[in-house]
Amino acid sequence: MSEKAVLIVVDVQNGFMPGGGLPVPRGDEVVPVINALAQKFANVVLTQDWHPAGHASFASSHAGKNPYDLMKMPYGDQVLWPDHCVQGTQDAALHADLHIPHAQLIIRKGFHAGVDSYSAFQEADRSTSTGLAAYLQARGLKEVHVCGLATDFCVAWTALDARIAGFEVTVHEAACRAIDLNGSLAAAWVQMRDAGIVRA
Ligand code: VGL
Ligand code: ZN
Repeated sequence: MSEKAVLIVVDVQNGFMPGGGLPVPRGDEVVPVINALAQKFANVVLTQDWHPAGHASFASSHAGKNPYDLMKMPYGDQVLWPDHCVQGTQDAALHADLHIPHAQLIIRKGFHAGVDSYSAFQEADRSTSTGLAAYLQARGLKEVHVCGLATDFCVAWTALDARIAGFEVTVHEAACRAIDLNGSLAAAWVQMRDAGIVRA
């Protein structure tokens, strides 16, 4: 890959593996695929979903709500999730077999108690930046490649926001797995295609 390319490895954490807090079906299958893919990149950024206990995206934080219910938040509709990736827990740790020692930055997201952040670039209020676009720009990186979990949530939102920030974007499908709630996977691919994102 070009020196101007960066691979963003999204949320390859225990919490999204079978047996984790928010299991993504066959999420563990991406680990060896991503280890091999990352070898082709001089530049790699990892992300970690990193919620305080009692986070607003957890169904358990709202009386009478169940996981996968939809709730109106001040910033828009929010899917409510089972508790997952609480800061400092094993659920939030990166998968033990993820082996990318040359990764240069870990972006943690979703740490504001009242706002979710699927995207590695912008929180769900669509105005709070994580700082990632400025970091990539400062390093002269122009081409963003995305892989990880989950295709239809954190991968898709990260890819779409990378386009909005002006990067060329490719999503590596074989290195992703989806949650697929009510057609969310097909919808995400349509949105990504319409945004000019390459599906590799
Ligand atoms: C994710 C739902 C909630 C993801 C994170 O990594 O796709 N999905 N938090
Ligand atoms: Zn989360």
